[in-house]
Amino acid sequence: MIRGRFLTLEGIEGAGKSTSLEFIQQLLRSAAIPHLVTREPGGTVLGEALREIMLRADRTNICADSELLMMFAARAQHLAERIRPALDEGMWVVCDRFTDATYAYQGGGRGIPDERIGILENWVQGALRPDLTLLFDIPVDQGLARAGRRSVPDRFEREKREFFERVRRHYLVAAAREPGRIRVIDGAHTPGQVQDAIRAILQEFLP
Ligand code: Z5A
Repeated sequence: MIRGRFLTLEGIEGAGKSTSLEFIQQLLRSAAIPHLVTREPGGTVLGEALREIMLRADRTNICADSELLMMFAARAQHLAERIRPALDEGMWVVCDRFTDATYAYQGGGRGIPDERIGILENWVQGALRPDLTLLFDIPVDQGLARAGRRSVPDRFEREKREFFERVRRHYLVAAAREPGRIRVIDGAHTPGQVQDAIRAILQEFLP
């Protein structure tokens, strides 16, 4: 059995990940590729419970290290229960956020050194890394305006603008370091232009 491919979507709030996820599913369905769509933090009962703890706006006393460890606890469970079994069965896995988000938010946003995150990444994931990451990039003001239009802000969305500037910068530095895996899509473009960009990139990956 050929291992499935592992795709992840990244970007700051409001960049268009969730919107694009539906389009990617359509592309995979029309190419008859069996796939699993999931998200982080979440994807399992434990992961969703940890997500609820981490996103609740009134949980203001979670320290950065606890947040980091909860992200990786959720990820370990997600990998064991859903991601690895699906890949081993030959399914493609499309995940809304993964470890690049940890580097961007807990690293760039909260200031935890990359080296420390790397230790947990190697521990929890072994050699597993996404085959392709679509990074939806958008200016912070525009992303926050889109996200703000939608719902009551969660614990992350309550952060200051500078936090998201650091997150965005961290993502872009990662993309510059790994241009083969992390492909940047301009999330400020129209939905049609964003879909064209996704289709063009995925065509290189589709069998
Ligand atoms: N987090 C972390 O800190 N560390 C980690 O390791 C991981 C996660 C894995 C939850 O993520 C939080 O977890 C997240 C980081 C942290 N921080 N926050 N908040 P999430 O992915 O569930 O939540 P999110 O980033 O807030 O998702 P989002 O705001 O839904 O963003 P999005 O999915 O990129 O946006 P969207 O829902 O597709 O679009 C937002 C709105 O814009 C919507 O009304 C769309 O209709 C509209 N939109 C989308 N595209 C367009 C275009 N092209 N033009 C015009 N309007 C558009």
